[in-house]
Amino acid sequence: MMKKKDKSIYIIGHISPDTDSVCSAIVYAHFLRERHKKHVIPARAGELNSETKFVLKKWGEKVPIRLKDATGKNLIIVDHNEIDQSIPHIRDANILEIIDHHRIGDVETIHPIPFENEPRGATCAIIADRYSWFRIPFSRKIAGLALSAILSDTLLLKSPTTTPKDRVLARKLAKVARVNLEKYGKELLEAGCDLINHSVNKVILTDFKTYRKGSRKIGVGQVPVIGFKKAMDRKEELLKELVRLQKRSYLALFLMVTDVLAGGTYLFFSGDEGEIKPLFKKKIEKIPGLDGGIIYLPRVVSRKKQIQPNLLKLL
Ligand SMILES: [Mn+2]
Repeated sequence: MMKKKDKSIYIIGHISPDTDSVCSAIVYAHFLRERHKKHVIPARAGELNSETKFVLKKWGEKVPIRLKDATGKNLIIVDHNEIDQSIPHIRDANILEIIDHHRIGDVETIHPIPFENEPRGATCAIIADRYSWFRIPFSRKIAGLALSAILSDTLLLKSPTTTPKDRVLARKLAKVARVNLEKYGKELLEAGCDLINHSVNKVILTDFKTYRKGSRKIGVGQVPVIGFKKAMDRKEELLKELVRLQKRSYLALFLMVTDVLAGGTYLFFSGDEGEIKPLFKKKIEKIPGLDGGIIYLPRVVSRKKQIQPNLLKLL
C-alpha cells in the first residue's frame, strides 16, 4: 500500500523553543484557520521551558505536537531563519513561508515564498498585526498568548528590541485578555526563573543559540533570573561546564545570566580571552584553576541586540 503524503502544514519555531516561538506557531495557525486554510498544525521544536508551560496552562491551550525531523514536511517557519536553529533536515522540507524578527540567516528555498522579517519585539507581534489588517478579532485566549510572547521576548517591554508599535499592541492585547500588563508580565517572567535551579548543563542549553560560519561555531545560552544570588552561588560549577562544552566543539561559548526585572547580565564565557576581552572592554572576573571568565554588563538584557552583534565578530 502506498503511504499517503502528509498534506499538513506545520508551523514551527526554533529549537530550544521559547514562549515567542511556541505562541507564534499557535497564534499563526489560528489566524490561517480563520483565513480558511486547512491542515495547519502548530508544532514545537523541543521541550517546553517552564515559562511557556505556565503560559499554555494559564490560557488553556494544549501543548503543540513535537516535530523531530523536517524531511518531506510542509513548513511555515516562525521566529528564526537559520539552519542551525531549525529542526534537523530543514533542507529537505518544503518551506512555504517565514515570519521572523531576527537577522537574516541561511535558510534557503527552491521557490519564492512570502518572507516577512521586521525588527520587532517578538515574532508574535508581527503575526498579531495581521489580525488587525484582516479585521479578525482576537479571542481572549489568542490575545493572552500573543501578549505572553511579546512580554516574554521583550522582558516586559524593557528590552531595547521593543518598538513603539509593540507597546501599543501589548496594551491592546492586555485589555482583550483582561489582565494587568505589569502584574501578568511579572508572573510570567517569574515562572521562567526556576531554570537556574536545574543542572548546569540544562541551565546553559535550555535557551541556546548557535551561530556558524563555515566550520567556525559559537554558542550563546541565556538564563533568566530575578536577583543574581543563586547564579553566583553556582558560578564555579556553571563556568566549569561551559568550558567543558566549549572545548568539545565551539570556538567560543557564552552564557548570559540576565536579571529580567532589574536589568543587567553576568556574561560567562569560555574561549580565546584575547579575542573576547576587546569586544566588551570590561573587567573580567576569573575563577582560580578555571579557564574562561565572567564579565558584568550593566543594563544588558537582549542577546539579539546587545550581545550577538559583538559575538558574531568572532566568526
Ligand atoms: Mn522571538
